[in-house]
Amino acid sequence: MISKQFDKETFKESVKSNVRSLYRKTIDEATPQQIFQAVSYAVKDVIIDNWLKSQKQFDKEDPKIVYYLSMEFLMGRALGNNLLNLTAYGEVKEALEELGFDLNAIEDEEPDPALGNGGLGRLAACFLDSLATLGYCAYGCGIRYHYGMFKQEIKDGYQIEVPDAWLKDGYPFELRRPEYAKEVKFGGHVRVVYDPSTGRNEFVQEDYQSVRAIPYDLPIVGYNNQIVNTLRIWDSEAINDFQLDSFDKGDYRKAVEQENLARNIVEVLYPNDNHYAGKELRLKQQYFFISASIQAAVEKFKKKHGDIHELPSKVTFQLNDTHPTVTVAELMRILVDEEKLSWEDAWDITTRTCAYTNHTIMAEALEKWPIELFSRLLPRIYQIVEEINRRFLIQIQQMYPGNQEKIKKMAIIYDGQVKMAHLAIAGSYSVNGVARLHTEILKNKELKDFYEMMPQKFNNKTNGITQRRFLLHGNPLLADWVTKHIGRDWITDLSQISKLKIYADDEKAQQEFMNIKYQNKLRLAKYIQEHNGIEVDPRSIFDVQVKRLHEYKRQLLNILHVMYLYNKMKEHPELDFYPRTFIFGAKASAGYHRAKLIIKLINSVADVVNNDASIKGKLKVVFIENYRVSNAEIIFAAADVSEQISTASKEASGTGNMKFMLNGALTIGTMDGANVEIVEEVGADNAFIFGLSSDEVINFEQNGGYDPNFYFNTDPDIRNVLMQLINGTFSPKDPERFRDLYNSLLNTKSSDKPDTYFTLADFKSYAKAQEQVEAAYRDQRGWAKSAILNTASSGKFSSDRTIQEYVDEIWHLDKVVVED
Ligand code: CR1
Repeated sequence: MISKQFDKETFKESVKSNVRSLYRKTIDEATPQQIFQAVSYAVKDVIIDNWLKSQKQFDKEDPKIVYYLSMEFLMGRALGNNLLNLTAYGEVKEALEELGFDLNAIEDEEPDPALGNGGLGRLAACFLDSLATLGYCAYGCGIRYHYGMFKQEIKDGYQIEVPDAWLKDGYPFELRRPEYAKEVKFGGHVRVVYDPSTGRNEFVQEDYQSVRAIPYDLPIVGYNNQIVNTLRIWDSEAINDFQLDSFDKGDYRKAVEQENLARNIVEVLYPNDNHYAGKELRLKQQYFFISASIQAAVEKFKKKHGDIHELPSKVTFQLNDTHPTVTVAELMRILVDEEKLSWEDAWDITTRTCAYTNHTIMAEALEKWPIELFSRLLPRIYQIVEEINRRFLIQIQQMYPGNQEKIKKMAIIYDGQVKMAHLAIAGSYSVNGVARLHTEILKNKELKDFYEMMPQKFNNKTNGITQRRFLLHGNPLLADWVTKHIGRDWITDLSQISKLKIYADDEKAQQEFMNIKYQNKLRLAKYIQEHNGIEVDPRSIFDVQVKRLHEYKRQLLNILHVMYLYNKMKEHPELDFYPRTFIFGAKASAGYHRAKLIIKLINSVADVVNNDASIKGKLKVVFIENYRVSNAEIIFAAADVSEQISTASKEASGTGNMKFMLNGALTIGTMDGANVEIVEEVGADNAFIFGLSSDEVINFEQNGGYDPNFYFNTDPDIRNVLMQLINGTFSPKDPERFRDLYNSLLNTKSSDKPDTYFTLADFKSYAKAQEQVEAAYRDQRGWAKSAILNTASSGKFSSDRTIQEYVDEIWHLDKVVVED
């Protein structure tokens, strides 16, 4: 298909000439990294043609645009994905072979642009892929962090964070666009000037510091449709050269400060997942990229449209969690201060242009900025938030006269803090959760007051993932098999994959499916051997938990269960255990000590278990270093069992769960997040569900009554495992090492709350579900059937479906077709 635009010989020439002009080398002399660069520039050349064409078509049709505003875009490598979406992968692979190169090896030279932490950032990346593929005009707006997510090394079982200088060799797919630079102002104070000619007060920010925001554009290639959208990430530069006015000239101190500000602002991504740290620099990052993005969007709108009142019909700003919420106030600032609209007009436009997605109910993730910090850093924005709050409180009082509780719970500014979620809800026309259960919890509990006051804003959009990266690219063997059976349509319409259901009982299909899984397990085993030096048995059950490390995700429950299994094996060597390999991958936030201790525990258990000859290799534990998008693709493809074991109600959706399902893994999980919908699609017979329900958890939270000591005192297996945390079984040199984990589960100190993740309450039902996993796996045909049904039932979880729902119910975008 691509062959229209793509000619093998021209491509080869282009690679050679890139090597020559970039490095003054021939392709025989170039390093693998240089070959990667040269190939990528050749691919970018092809992309640029489509990028220009798309831009032209957008200009012509003037479709409504969504700006997806996000602090994080976890893109993963671009080269392979771009080639696939250009449908040129096969041809380029051949062309490179003819030049003597292996495309896979070249792909491995690409740094993994890790401008995100976990699910939230990866979701943004999947959404961009789907938007381009479905033919909608969309911009991702974010930050060009010089250091993205840290590289994780494991030393002596501990996580070490190593900075990841992803830009050090230059990133071939980005395009610097200095002509679109914007100035962003911080600090100073606001002078109010009455303008008699208009009768209005003007608000002038003075004595501020500013930086220049420079956009870098990355192409987002749609699948086989010639559409190329843009991910625009902002870098910052000092503005000193032209900014200092006569008053400031010679103010050396200020010049240096501005230079530092510019340098610091985009330096590094905060490595927190589901956790708010309240750092001043983080608020600077937020306002920095939002101010630049909103200025640029309004400017672009005005180029085509005379009347700013039309903004809501042409633009939506989608806020990816509360991180970009200053959008509401920044848009108000532009409309009131610069466009000179009345407050009422501006508010009407703003609240028809902004929409907010909530991604978590974890209390520690809620963004609340101290007034002192917020108003010092963003004085004009703070004034606007105050006015939004004042008017919002009046509205609350009109609805609930005399109800002070409502004010206390719903105010945007309260108790010395600016509450970003409240601002986001007040300023948006849509508020959505990311899975059905999550949205219900928002409506009935977390955001109940807001839901009662404005029910029309609330809606659900269950997350999804792109099958193009997580099946077509990550699992080529299975992708080919699927295509052989049902044709290629699943690539852009995953609902088609249900056509595989008729093969679930077919013995030949089952064998082929399991054989592909086996090949993928071999590939992962090789990766593990090369990266961890551990030999794993590809015939064992690959039981995988990969995701950020967080107590609510309960990696601890998983490893405690491994300890329990190990104890059982040692006690009953006569019992017949099916060989199992427990695979973990997880980064812990750098300051999250307990999470890091859990990593150490996993590695300590691995050391003991993997080296105990008496269990005859039937149990292996592997911690994969530096889990990230690129190795995730290999891991999902190889998994038999998908661990989705969060405390019910805590995981808003999860998206890894969907990637496993797509690749034919069976879920062991709690009824949490999107697991609920996964089980609904595939049927409870093809998953292993255990544990407290979200209602039971919420009930414990509200009414108390959870007593971990009960389990400790009455269940010898549990007691034994817990005692092993403090008796040196897995840490002979320092038996006290895991005391904190022991305490966290039992809260022996009376002042502590009992374990808020209810680990021991779920332990036994988890162990039982794991027994069912083992029994089910022994029936190879039965397992194959379930595995096929998982893949075949994953249609709903395409981000194409999610995006179409956002378009139909929130964004109302126009579809664009780019002709040849
Ligand atoms: C949630 O924890 C969800 C992703 C994407 C995360 C996860 O369950 O799948 O968002 N939330 O919606 C998050 O990072 C800051 O919140």
